[in-house]
Amino acid sequence: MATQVVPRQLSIQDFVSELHKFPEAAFVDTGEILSFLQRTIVAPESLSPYLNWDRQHYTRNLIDKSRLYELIAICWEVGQVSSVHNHRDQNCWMAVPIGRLQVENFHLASQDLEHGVCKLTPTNTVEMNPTHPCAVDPADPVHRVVNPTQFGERAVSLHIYSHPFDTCVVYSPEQGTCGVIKLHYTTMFGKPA
Ligand code: CSS
Ligand code: FE2
Repeated sequence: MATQVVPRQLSIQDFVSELHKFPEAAFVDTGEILSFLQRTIVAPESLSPYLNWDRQHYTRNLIDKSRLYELIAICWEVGQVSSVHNHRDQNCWMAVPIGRLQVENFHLASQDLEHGVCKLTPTNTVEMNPTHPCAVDPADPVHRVVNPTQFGERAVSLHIYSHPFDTCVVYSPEQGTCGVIKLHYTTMFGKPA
């Protein structure tokens, strides 16, 4: 019989305190942090200092950063999407305390970053919501996050990246092109970056 763990709700401050307790080894594979996210829901009202909305682009709001990881809240207006991207050999976990989102995964058949060309095929789509966090598969890490128009509501995701990074490779599956971009924060610790 499948056992169901009922998640507990923590403020974002307590969530950060819990994250700090994990040893370096917990960030190497995805299982331990994913199981923490499955047991834990961040109280939406505690996120208010980190929520910023922009009709043009999703916003990236830094909550916490250590030697091991960074924690970012991303605010998605209805219909907003990320680029198709990778995480440069770093781990990524996502939880969605507000609304719901889709992760569309891709398989990278080939990549030549020097010449900016690649071959990608879509694999599967997974829904994330307050009781369904996810970890990016380190073996097949290319994905995009979508807040589909038909979901009809804003969403907020929490991203744990290990280690912290400020670049990623973005892909155009249609054109078979790729390139490195730099990532920026909209706010840091609740203040404009
Ligand atoms: N990786 C993207 C968000 S989708 S996982 C970013 O950090 O901007
Ligand atoms: Fe991502």
